[in-house]
Amino acid sequence: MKLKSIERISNISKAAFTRDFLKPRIPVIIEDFSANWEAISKWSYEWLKESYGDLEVSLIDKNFSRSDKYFQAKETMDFGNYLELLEENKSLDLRLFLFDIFKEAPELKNDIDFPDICSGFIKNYKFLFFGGKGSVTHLHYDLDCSHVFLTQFHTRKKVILFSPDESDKLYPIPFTKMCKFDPEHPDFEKFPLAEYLEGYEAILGHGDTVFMPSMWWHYLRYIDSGFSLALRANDSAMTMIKGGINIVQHQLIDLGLSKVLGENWHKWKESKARERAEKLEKEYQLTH
Ligand SMILES: O=C(O)CCC(=O)C(=O)O
Ligand SMILES: [Fe+2]
Repeated sequence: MKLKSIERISNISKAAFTRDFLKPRIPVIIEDFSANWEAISKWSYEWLKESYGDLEVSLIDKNFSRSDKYFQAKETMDFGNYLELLEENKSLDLRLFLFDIFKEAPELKNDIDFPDICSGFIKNYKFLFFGGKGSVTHLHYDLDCSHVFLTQFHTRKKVILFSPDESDKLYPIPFTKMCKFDPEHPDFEKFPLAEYLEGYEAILGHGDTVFMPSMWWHYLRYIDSGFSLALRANDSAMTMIKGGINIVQHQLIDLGLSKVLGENWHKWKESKARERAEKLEKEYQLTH
């Protein structure tokens, strides 16, 4: 497995961004994406606690993708109490995932903005992601297929990315956009094709924004407790349609059958993934 450092840029024109990164689908860290945002200095833990500490939030842990806890929250808590736990910056496997704070607090939209390089995009969901030190967002790609601009606040986060062309080597689980391969602790005996993976890695710091192109696999580890904002945008009607189909498939098929069939559904998906992989492993031995 080879991981290249994600390039860092700033002060890029829309034309250059489109030519060098958006069109060829190459990830990049845009250091000044958030340069004009009030959020960057204003959204401290202290300020968020004072302003929105009473909101109730649903938290998840690493069992989120386990078959018996599939997509279920671990617990609910006041946002303010959760922020206090994060402030301690001790190991903590509790994440606040896809948090749409803007529903409760639309005024927060005034503190952020898509810069000019995104003009002409169809801009949509904005989500916050919080996590305790050491927590991990496992390798997945986003159902809705939008491009993601993920901006990091205050602390550090490790990011590892793989292009959709690498999907076969990641042993994707059918009917999901997830896989079990862990790029920070690679088990090449279990996932031999992963030896041939080529991806990207970086550490994001305060104010860094990583551009994750549509359908790119992403893995994130919270080096410190912290949070990020994901701005999502789409530049093609086709990928939007694909995203819509994925969301319906996830709701109806994957979540639906998980409820009805439970453990058997998850076993079936894993056996399908293994079957596919064995075929590919044979092919690979022929060509490498
Ligand atoms: O930062 C995270 O924990 C997850 C981010 C993510 O998966 C996304 O923005 O799509
Ligand atoms: Fe994601």
